[in-house]
Amino acid sequence: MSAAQNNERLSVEPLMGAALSFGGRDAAAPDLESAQVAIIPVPYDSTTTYLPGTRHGPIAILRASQQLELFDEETSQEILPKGIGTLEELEVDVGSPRAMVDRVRSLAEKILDYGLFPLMLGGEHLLSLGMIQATAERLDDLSILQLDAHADLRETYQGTRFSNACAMRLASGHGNLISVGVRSISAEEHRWARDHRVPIYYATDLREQPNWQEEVVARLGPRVYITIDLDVFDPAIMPAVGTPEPGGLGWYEVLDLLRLVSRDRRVVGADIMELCPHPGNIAPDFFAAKLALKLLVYCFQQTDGQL
Ligand SMILES: [Mn+2]
Repeated sequence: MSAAQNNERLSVEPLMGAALSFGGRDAAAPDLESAQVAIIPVPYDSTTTYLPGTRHGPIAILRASQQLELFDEETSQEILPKGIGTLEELEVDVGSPRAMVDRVRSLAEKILDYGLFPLMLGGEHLLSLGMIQATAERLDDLSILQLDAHADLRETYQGTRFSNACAMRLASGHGNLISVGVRSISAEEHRWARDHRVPIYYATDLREQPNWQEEVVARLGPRVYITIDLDVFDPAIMPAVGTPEPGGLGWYEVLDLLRLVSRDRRVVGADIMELCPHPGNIAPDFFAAKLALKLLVYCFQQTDGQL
């Protein structure tokens, strides 16, 4: 298939109307024009280095999201039904991880050109690169806020640059990267981050810093893309990830960060990645779905009071 034909298949309209829409029927936008948010489910895990299965993440999040209340008690906001457009799962390109990143970028460009807020659900973390590329092409001076247990700053991994382990190294070429919650990093990555002045807020340091969220937000420029690898959370509360790391952040401290970023900066896109569902334990699916909902509530409460 030629590149042109490939792109043809990525027109956004036919992708609207997923069998499972985020938040259920009451939250779904009737069409793309009336939507404010595009949920992009991408069921892909190819370069995951340990436990595969994040390809099942997006559908598990959508399923769980159908059970969520569409009223947010924290902000006293009703989530209006018009807001959320859920796209069908993005078709996987089995050619190469790089081709899949290009496919995500191409779709994200269309979403942004429609004036929609893109929220990708993954799927492996490498895909965030496509979203960040599309966003950076349209907006100067983009800040990238990475929440992750792993630095993902390797130059190459297992013979390729297009790997989860290198995703944020590649992304850093498109904006100012700030990493939060890291507790797994190689000596080479550590050196590279220092030499290139990439601020990393290690999980172990955050324990002793009561208002770390304010410091992180102060480092961000006016426009922020947020990429969340779910392994940033303590695996005690989020065990369903491919490469869990002990320690990590808590639910409320991450919400504090997201609330503050959305209040003081313009969040221009986001992703929630690496859910690797555990059959028989649905709590992580609900965790990820609720995180997506809270992120949307925070991002949109400033504009008109409702989604
Ligand atoms: Mn990670």
